[in-house]
Amino acid sequence: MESRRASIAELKEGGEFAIYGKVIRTFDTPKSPAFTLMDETGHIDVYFREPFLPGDFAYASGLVAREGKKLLMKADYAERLSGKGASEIDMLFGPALERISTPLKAGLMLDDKVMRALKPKFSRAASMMLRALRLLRPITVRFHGDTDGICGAVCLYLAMKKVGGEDNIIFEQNTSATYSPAEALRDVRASRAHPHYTLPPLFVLVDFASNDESVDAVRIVKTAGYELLIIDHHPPNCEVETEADLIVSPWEAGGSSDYTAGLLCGEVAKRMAEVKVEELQRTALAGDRSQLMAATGSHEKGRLERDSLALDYLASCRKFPETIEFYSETLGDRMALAGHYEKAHAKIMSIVGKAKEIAKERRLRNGFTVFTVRMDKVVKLGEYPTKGRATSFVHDELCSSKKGPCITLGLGGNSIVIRANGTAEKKGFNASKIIGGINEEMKNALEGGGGHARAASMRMKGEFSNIVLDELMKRIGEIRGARIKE
Ligand SMILES: [Mn+2]
Repeated sequence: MESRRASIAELKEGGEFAIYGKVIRTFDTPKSPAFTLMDETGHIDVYFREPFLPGDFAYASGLVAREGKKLLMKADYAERLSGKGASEIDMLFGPALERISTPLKAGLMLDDKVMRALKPKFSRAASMMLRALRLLRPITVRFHGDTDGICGAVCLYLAMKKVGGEDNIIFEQNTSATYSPAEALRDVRASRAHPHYTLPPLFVLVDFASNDESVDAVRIVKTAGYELLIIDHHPPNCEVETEADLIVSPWEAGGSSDYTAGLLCGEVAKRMAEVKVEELQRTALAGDRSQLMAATGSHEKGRLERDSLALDYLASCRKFPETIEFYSETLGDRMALAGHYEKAHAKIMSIVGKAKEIAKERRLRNGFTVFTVRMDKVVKLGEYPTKGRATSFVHDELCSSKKGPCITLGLGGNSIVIRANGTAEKKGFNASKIIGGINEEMKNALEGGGGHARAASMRMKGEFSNIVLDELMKRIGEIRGARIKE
């Protein structure tokens, strides 16, 4: 029987066909090697006795059969194409891939100058992810395990689910705000641990990894030949910027940390598929205490804050699964969220009560109020909330009655968590910059540190704990022009 030339979309069970396309992955079956061939209309698995490589252009002919829901081709002939034959296919394939990876047009949840400037980046990120999905490349999304990071990851998850792709999509929670080399190596291995040999995987890092401490891990991902997309609102390190294929960051558009990762991911998700993500974006803003909460016009600030707290509780309690399915389901379940909120709230109230009793208040000459609290005395290691989160709640309570610039320092054995109110930032306080300054001046004193202007933390080497605290107090006291008119 003569094989009829057909596009992949035209293939029918029982017919003999000849098809042309690009090999997007190869794999082994018990009977024979196989590859997935894609043309401008679709893709199909082709069983053939000789192996092909992802990226090859190929011709195959043979019988089309059905296996379960899928069609496949049992090829009696297949050939790798080069030269003119390959470029002819590429001329159809390239534009077709562009077409099916074209981002959707979407409005902005928050329409301001920064977000408008970021629009092209949202679209580029969306098309980068769509392209990976269409080519059945593995995708690893590693997200910061806090409310903002989780909301961002769920936005992307909903969009990917809607677009549909392959099963080799991995979501992984990152407990800290830093990407460690060990985790990067594990991710690289895990993304390859499936039966298909594919085109290079795509890594998406959400709400972390743009800081100095993540440079090595980011380099590992790039050295492995993977494509790297970072969606983050932490001030970006310039080496991370050059390593990544694309960074979606408010800092490049004149914005600040207030444009949280969840907000940014929502915009990317909307450009991949028609998904409802506004609620997730708002919850993310609430989770990171963004100043933009007010600008979103939400009348449900209280509820969003409760939801974000519930999520925070889920993320930091080891007894809950850290899976994207679990988060996505729970976020859609009002009753469950309310229950988790109650538990989280009770724990926080008890900690805030204890912390208030031991907090020390200092009023500096420049008008700043600084509270120091030995958080390690009130927070139990491994229990909710973490020292960092607990300090946020204690700060809210202590500074709520203060009109002027107010800072809370949550002290641990050899760590300091810094929280500042909006007035402090307006008067020139920037925690992330001060930590950078301390690190520069007192080389070897810090083990790590960083964050945002109003929320950051640092870890000291044991013997330097007191010196660093003194230096921090000194630098807060030196902020000029801070005296406020009351
Ligand atoms: Mn965040």
